[in-house]
Parts: sequence; structure tokens; C-alpha cells
Amino acid sequence: MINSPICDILGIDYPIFQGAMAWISEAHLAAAVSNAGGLGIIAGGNAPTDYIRDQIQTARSLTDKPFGVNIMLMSPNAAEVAEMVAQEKVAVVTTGAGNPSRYMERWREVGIAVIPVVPSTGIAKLMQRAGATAVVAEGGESGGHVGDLTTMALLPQVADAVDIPVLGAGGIADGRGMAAALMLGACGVQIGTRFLVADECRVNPVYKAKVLKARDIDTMSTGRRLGHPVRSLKTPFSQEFLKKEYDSSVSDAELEKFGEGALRLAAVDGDAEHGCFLAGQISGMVKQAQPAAEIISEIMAEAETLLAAAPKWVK
Ligand code: TUI
Repeated sequence: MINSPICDILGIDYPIFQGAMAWISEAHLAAAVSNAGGLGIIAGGNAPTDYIRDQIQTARSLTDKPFGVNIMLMSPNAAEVAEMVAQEKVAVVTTGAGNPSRYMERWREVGIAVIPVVPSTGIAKLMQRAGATAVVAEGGESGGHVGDLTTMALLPQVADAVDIPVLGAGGIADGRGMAAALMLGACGVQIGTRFLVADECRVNPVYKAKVLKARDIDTMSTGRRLGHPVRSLKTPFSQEFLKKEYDSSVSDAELEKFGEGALRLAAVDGDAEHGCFLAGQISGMVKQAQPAAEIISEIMAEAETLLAAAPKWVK
């Protein structure tokens, strides 16, 4: 049995968060993960506020357990979503792609546990000062928006930099990754890509098939020129994006425009030509579609076995 402070703080059984995946992690996946004892998270992404409120209500009809909502701070309606989740008093708010400081007092006031995703020690410290309950330190192995540092380098530095609980994310998909994250100073993990192929995940089957088929070298990052690099599977779209990124005759605005709508095309339509299939570097390790509960119990059992056997390394 792994004993983690984050379980007591949030009232969950296992220190495993399901990472927010824009257009992908909606109420059914989040509720399945929470029902299995982890923390399910609904991704706000760029969705309209009313849609996200509906998802919260659907999740509440599917589980009595705590779940979270992720607010993507680059979304044009981020402020409106921030207020909506306060009114809904969701148990946990996680944030991505920006600094949520301006909303944190309001969230704390209504009793929400605030857990920002951070790519550096500086932002982790800022979040601690602003009253964060915990932080998720996410390395660049992850899918989606990526920071510069790897999980291996980032996680112990963030664990040293703050006194609040730290979760590790990026490149974690099994019990080995979880055990390693705990050794690096984390008290839990956030996992996205492996939950993408969960039976309860309603993403387009083409997306699942692509992740299941991917090899270790099949992801790439694009968009550095626009200031927010994104990791995705290598596809005709991502190769074309990279080409345009290196072409000085293509303006930033044109590049932004080229990327617009590509996440939806992947997740909803399964458009293998024009879609942007965000996925982490561990895609090559994700080989089996399973119920969310089975994913969680496998990861926990493997991590426990490894941690219990740790004394074998010490003479
Ligand atoms: O946010 C993520 N991952 C994401 S967001 C997303 S949605 C999307 N992506 C691409 C195109 C359209 C929509 C997909 N994946 N991870 C957490 C994360 N947060 N990574 C980096 C950051 C971050 C960056 C800057 C956190 C704070 C920050 O603060 C800078 C500042 O000072 O404002």
C-alpha cells in the first residue's frame, strides 16, 4: 500500500491523476478514473464555458468521488471558466499553459484545491506563494504544451524548491515510472497518454489506434517559434507545421492559423491527414486498451512491488 499525503488531502485512494487532454478527457473518462480511486480531470481546453459546466454536471451524475477540472489559461474564455468552476465548487482545479495567480484567491475562498501544472522551479515557487495546494511538475516528455526540462531533471528540483506536495508528469505510464517519480521527490503522478486509450475514453478510435501503434521515436515537438511548443505524434500535419515553422516567408499569424482546429480534427473526427494528435514520448509503451480501473490497479501493483524490492540495491 503506497501511502501519500496527496490522497489524504484530496480524499482519493491512489496518488494517480488522469492528465487533462483537450477535446479528449471529458466527464466519462474523468468519472471512471475517480470511481477507480484516482483523480479524474475534465479538460477545459478551448471549450465554451457552458459545455464545461455540462461536463461537470455529467461527471457528478456518474461519480460521488472528487474529480478535477483543468483550465487552459491560453483559452480566450479562461477568466469566465475560472469563475464558473468557483461557482460550481469543483473539488480540484488544475491549470496549464500559463500563470493562474489572479484566480487563485477566489478558488481558495470557496474551498477548491488548486494544483497548477508547472514547467520550472520559478513558477512552482510562485504558485506556492499564491496559495497552491500542490503542483504538478511536468517534463517535456509529455504530450501537449511542453516546457524545456525533462521530468528527470525538473522533478527533484521542484521537490527541493517548494514545501507543498509535488506530483510528477511527463513520460510516466506504468509502475516503473511511478516508483521513479516517488524516488525523485514526488508524492504522486499525473498520467495522460495511457488514459487516452482507456475503454471509457471517448476519443475517436483512429486516435487510440495511432497511440497504440506509435514507437518511441514517433513524437515530435512543434510551435517553438510561437513561444509554446507542443508535442504530438509525427503525422502529415505535424511535419507540414514544422516545415512552415522554419520557413521565414510564413508569418506567425499564418502559422497560428494553420494550427487552428487541428486538435478537434484529431480527437473528434480522427482526421489522420489534418489532425494534430497530441501524445507523450511514452506512446511507444502504451500497447493495450484497458478499463481505467485496470490501468490504475496495474500501475499501483507494479510500483508497490518495485518499491518493496528497493532494499535489494543496498548492501
Ligand atoms: O498545459 C499543458 N499542456 C497542454 S495545454 C493544451 S491545449 C492546446 N494545446 C495546443 C494548442 C491548442 C490548445 C495541450 N497541452 N501542460 C502544462 C504546462 N504549463 N506546460 C507548460 C506550462 C506553463 C507555461 C507557462 C505553465 C506556466 C507558465 O507560466 C508562464 C507565465 O509566467 O505566465
